[in-house]
Amino acid sequence: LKHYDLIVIGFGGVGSATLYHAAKKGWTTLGIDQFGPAHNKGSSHGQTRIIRKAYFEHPNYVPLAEEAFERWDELNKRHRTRPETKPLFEQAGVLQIGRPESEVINGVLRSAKEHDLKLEQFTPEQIHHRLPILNVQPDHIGLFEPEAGFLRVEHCVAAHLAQAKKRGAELISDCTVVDWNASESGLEVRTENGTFRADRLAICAGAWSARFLPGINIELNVISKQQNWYQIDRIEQKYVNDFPVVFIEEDDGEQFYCIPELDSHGMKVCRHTGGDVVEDADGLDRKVDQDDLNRNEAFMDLRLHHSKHRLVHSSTCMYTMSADGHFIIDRHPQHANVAFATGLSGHGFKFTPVLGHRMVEMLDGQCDSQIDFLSLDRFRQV
Ligand code: PYC
Repeated sequence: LKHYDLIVIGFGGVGSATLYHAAKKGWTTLGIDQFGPAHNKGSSHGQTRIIRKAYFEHPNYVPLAEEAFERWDELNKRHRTRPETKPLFEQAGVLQIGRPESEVINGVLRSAKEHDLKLEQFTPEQIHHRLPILNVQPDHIGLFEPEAGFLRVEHCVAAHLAQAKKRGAELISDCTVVDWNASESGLEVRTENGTFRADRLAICAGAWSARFLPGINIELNVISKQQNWYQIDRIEQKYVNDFPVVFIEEDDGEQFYCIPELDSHGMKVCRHTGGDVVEDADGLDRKVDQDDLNRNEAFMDLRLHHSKHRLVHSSTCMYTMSADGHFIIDRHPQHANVAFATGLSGHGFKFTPVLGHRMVEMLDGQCDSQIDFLSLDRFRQV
């Protein structure tokens, strides 16, 4: 029976990147996924994901975000060998709006100051002049990050997998992992289609992570999130092609984001806050959540001036929330040859090439103080 250097459970965002970095290093790798490449059942689907550097969630993410931009660019160069292939990244710019003391604006300013990032600051009038459709509250400000934008999420996952396969990675789709165990002779991963063996294991199972981390006491709460696309009648063609990503924090703390229309699919408008608890990711209810949709559309009525919008498509995905909203990436406390990344908490996709790279480094015995703030240690009681 073949013995791999590494088995990866789950090949969505982090798993696909882990496979790529391991295969690039020359390791023999096997990826196992209960669905398949770039599927729409987990947390890495829905056409687009935001990528930005002036990170309101914490300044410690900024160096990782800078590295992520470089890693996506490197992947894009390998992936986009023909001009007709769509780029993985679109530099649309990201405009964040809210009261100066809001979580988003305060956090963006803090990260920009600590890391000397260039931002443009706009008044509501200046925003209105540039984007007449946006109705900005008089006491809000806008911070524009011109180098930021969005990623084509499924293309990113597929590109990591294609580049991993090119370097020998094997992928098994539609295969449910039952459990794994570590023994003297290595690791065994038991699936419904047989048992596989390896020296190392990477658990990248997204909303299903807890199932593969028994005995580790981490709090993870999966919530469902609705992604929506709208045709908007007042967006003139010139704005369709020149619309940034917009992220708004309302005074009640609710956060919404709009991602420009791509491939005639409509503008993506979603509520980042809220979401229903998912008890069992296998049983996720994928029907449109009317309450969430109503809040989303009330936001659009308020913030997208005098425009009519028509819902053209919705898709449900999941956020796996850690207790503090920050990712968890670490080695297994009892098994140094097992690593995991989980709790991406709804803002992790942009970092997946960095997380994949660090998973492989950890499994190769290396340490990196840049990601210490994301380790399990922060939950340990002193
Ligand atoms: O990470 O920028 C982000 C994001 C916004 C909404 C979902 N993720």
